[in-house]
Amino acid sequence: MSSQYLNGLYRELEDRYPEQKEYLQAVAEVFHSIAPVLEKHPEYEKANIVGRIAEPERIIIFRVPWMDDDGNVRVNRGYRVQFNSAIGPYKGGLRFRDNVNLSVLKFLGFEQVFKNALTSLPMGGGKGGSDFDPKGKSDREVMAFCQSFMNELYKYIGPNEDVPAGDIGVGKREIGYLYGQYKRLTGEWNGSLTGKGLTYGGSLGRTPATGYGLCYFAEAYLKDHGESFENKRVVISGSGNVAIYAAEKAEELGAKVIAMSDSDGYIVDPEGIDIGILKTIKEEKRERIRRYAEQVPSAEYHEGCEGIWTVPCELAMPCATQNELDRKDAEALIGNGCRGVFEGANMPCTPEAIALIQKSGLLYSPGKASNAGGVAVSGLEMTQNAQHLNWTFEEVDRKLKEIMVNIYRSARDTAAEYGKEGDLVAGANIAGFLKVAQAMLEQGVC
Ligand code: NDP
Ligand code: 2IT
Repeated sequence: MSSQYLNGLYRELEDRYPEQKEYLQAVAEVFHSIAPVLEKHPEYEKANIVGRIAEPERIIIFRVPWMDDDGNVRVNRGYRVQFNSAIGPYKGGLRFRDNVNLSVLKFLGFEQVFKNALTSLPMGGGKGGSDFDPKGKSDREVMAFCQSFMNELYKYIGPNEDVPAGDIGVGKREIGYLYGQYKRLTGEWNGSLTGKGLTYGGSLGRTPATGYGLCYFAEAYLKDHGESFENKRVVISGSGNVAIYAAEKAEELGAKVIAMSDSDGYIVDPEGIDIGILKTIKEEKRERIRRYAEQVPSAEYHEGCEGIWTVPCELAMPCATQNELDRKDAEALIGNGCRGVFEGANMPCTPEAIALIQKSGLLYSPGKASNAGGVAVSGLEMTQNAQHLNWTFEEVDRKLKEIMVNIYRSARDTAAEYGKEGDLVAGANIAGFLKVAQAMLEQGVC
């Protein structure tokens, strides 16, 4: 009965949103995982929890006009998908990238609902952004865009309502411009955005949180299987916020990060990538990753980022974007003796890649569990803002580690409880779903 219910719901979504491929992909994975939960809890089907959980509570779409440095008036599309507020205010990042559309933001918002539930903090799920790409734009252009974006968004956010943060293309600079405009429009200083600068309410430890959290999660998972980061070769895609701090922590834990990428190409440094040099190139100078190979004699640059998964390694961490690791990439990793794939990005592995990785007996962690450290520390930033207090880096980092280890254990134990031992996809989806579903049930039809 429950799988009939789920199949029927999925077909309805396919008919209604045929072009929203990423959204349907994310929904299909969760529906597949939760079938045994619905067998056990017929009350969820009776209250049509799944039909409701798959639809965003609200979507806001708006025009974002701004002027470029040549005096041309440009227009982009802005979005905020307020997906689910059953367990707390909407919470999730903003993505600025040319390929942003409703399908991408709905998949991200949907996953965020379950991810945020896994952190154990009271945060609902949301996501937003624009098809504007800050890459190659001047600081003034980025500021003009962010101010115009906030001129509309400020009406819909607030510390108890919806709290955006960063994602691809939105880092400390963008959050600063967005926050400045929010404050000017509302006249309020509050925690309506996270990922803020340390001088105006940001939390120590938020910048590295996703990358560090990913490694804390992987460390716990490896330990359970008698392994560690020690002396492992690690390949990490991307060289943005998540990738850089995943690399930093992996090296601190004794691994050698030998390859990283951006959307132009990838570098291989068999000596281990020097994170200090990489940070200067990518964070300070906003240059391309090929510069690393120009500066470091042991490194090579390869044009095109797809080949990165052919670099032999023991551990792989996709930290760039959705569907960046497909079946042939998984085959290459497995063929080269890779032992674990830990997702830092959201939905970076295609369903075919995940099936093969799991079937081949590699360790595999889904992004909604292993990249939850960023939003978890955003949650801690919200708490500090509400208390008008600042915690030390050590305190935040300790809490982050505790949360990541707990997410790992919860995914592992929930999978076992539902007869899916070792399947962290099932475990994470079920654990996240149970919390949100129960909250929705108790709140009635709303
Ligand atoms: P950044 O913008 O800081 O970095 C993104 C990196 O990925 C860059 O190196 C970028 O290359 C590369 N990249 C982006 N899009 C593509 C693409 N279409 N093809 C190839 N490479 C691409 O973003 P983040 O590090 O913040 O985010 C990375 C991933 O992690 C995303 O999936 C995001 O949703 C997820 N995530 C982020 C969190 C956070 O706290 N920031 C929290 C949890 C998940 P280039 O420099 O060429 O643009
Ligand atoms: O995908 C994510 O979890 C994020 N981009 C972080 C969201 C947040 O609110 O910190």
